[in-house]
Amino acid sequence: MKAQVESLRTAALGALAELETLKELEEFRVRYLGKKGEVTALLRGMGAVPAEERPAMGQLINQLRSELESALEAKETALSSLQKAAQLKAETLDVTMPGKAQTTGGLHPLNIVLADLIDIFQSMGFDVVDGPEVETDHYCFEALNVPKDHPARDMQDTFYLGENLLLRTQTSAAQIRTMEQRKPPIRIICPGRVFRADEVDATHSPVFHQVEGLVVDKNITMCDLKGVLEQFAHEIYGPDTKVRFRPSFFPFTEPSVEVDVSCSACGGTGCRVCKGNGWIEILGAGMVHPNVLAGCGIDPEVYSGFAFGIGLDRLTTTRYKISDIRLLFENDQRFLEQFNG
Ligand code: 2NL
Repeated sequence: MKAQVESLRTAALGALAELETLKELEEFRVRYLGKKGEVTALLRGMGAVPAEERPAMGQLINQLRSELESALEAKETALSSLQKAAQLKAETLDVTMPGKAQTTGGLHPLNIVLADLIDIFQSMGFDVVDGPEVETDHYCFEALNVPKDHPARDMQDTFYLGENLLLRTQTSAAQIRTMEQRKPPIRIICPGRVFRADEVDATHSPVFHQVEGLVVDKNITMCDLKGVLEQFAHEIYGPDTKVRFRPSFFPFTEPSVEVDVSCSACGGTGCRVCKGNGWIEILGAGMVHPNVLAGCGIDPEVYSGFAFGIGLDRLTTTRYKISDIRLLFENDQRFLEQFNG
């Protein structure tokens, strides 16, 4: 029995020395010192020891127990401090490292220009209205007096989603909805995304942005159109900018005009930006066609109006000298960052 105690001591102390983790240490405790452990098993085996040897044997086993207990405690202390040291090393914080810079977002250039446009037109009493991007043939073409065989209606130019559903090609659709819902006086602008089945290049994107405007009231004339659009051009391009109105054609306006401003790059003498002619086209406009008013339940004998359509993308690319419209849609942060502040 004595030899048994001795070999258990050697085995246990040997095993203890090998332990590397606190988990293993707990397994060790259970294995040797637990209720069903090997030291307890020795005590149970005392029955077989002759009565006169029992006290000495019992003392020996208890001595082994307390010896193992203190060895285990010492090992526990050693392992915990090792573990702590490893953890501290792994979690070292180098306070001299440079911090991560907090970057703040900014407005997209299109939205910077749009905010200016909204400011200008709101100060002249216009409301901003919104409408769906998926439209019906009626709101996009029919109500705008666009004939059935007009090229704009062609599958090649318009994204159709079905027989009657399409992606709007201009935001006038939202203006028609407003005319159906509100009585004159109406003074609105409709900014938004529009879609055309264009080939992509530096100046064309199948998705682009438009700001359309509409004024309907009694006695609205071409003079109101000229006054509002001249004011707009002067606010955007500066008070010395010259504005000219050229006759044009749209199915939804009569008469129709295109509006040019004197080139801000060369002051009108001719350069690369204005392709040498000194003028830059900025929008199309006209007096709302009587058919359009009548179709919305507004009597063209009583009311008249003017409307205009501004290409927001071109306004933005010319203002910031952006050479390619695609940059507006790629959302490359290196591009967008340049418009902050
Ligand atoms: C352009 C031409 C234009 C309109 C849009 C319009 C809207 C209604 C009634 C009549 Cl509800 N007209 N919009 C009128 C003339 C021109 O846009 O070249 N845009 C870039």
